Amino acid sequence: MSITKILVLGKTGEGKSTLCNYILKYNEKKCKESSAPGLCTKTVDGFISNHYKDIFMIDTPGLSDSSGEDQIIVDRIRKAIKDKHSQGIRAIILVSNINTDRLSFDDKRLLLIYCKMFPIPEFWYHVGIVFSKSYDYFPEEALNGFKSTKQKEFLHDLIKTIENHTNELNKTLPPDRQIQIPGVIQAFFTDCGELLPGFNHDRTDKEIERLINWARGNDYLDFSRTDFNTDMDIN
Ligand SMILES: Nc1nc2c(ncn2[C@@H]2O[C@H](COP(=O)(O)OP(=O)(O)OP(=O)(O)O)[C@@H](O)[C@H]2O)c(=O)[nH]1
Ligand SMILES: [Mg+2]
Repeated sequence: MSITKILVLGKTGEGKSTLCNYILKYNEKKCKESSAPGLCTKTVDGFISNHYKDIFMIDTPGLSDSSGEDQIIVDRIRKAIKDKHSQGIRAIILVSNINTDRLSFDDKRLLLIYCKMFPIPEFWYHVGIVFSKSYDYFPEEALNGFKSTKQKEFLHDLIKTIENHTNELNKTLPPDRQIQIPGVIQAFFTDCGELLPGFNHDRTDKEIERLINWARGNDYLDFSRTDFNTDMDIN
């Protein structure tokens, strides 16, 4: 059985560790979660799922405008990938809270960082978005409304933003290393929080199955290549 590694990235507090724990399905939580302000996860940690035996989740510290630690975190994530996960990553998940309306200035800043962090031509074809906190108690119609707004506005803006960033980067890259941007980015809507009385995680479980099947179907990204191995300044 080939292992599918999923790298989870995003802003602090959006639900990266909670998503990892949900997929890992151990009795005790492997990844620390917290609702307290400030960065919770400090290190890059990977675990094989106790349920999906071929799925390996890589949780990362969140980026944050206000922490002043983004460069350290970016270096830490890149080092962990180079040292431990240069082979085996099939999917990258960006976690974003569904309850924030638009792509913020900080989201755009983060997308630029990811573009610089991963100057790999096919990188963005391996990226999906998890809209966390798509609460179980949202009625179906409300969730459908969210989904359509996210597709029409958020994901549209996100692709445009990556396009703008990569157009700049591509000017500095030779033809065979030009970054490619997909027309569509996969989106998944999950509530991985504690179950409230009277609700179930059926909707989330279907989305997680879809996410995992999508990840399994991807090729491996090769992070041992030289274009990933140069130092990177986020500014
Ligand atoms: N109900 C619900 N709560 C969530 C969900 N995702 C995250 N949370 C809550 O949001 C808070 C932050 O979640 P974390 O998983 O620690 O966030 P993180 O992205 O790992 O944060 P950092 O480690 O600081 O980068 C915790 O209190 C979680 O319980 C979700 O899908 N549903
Ligand atoms: Mg975390």
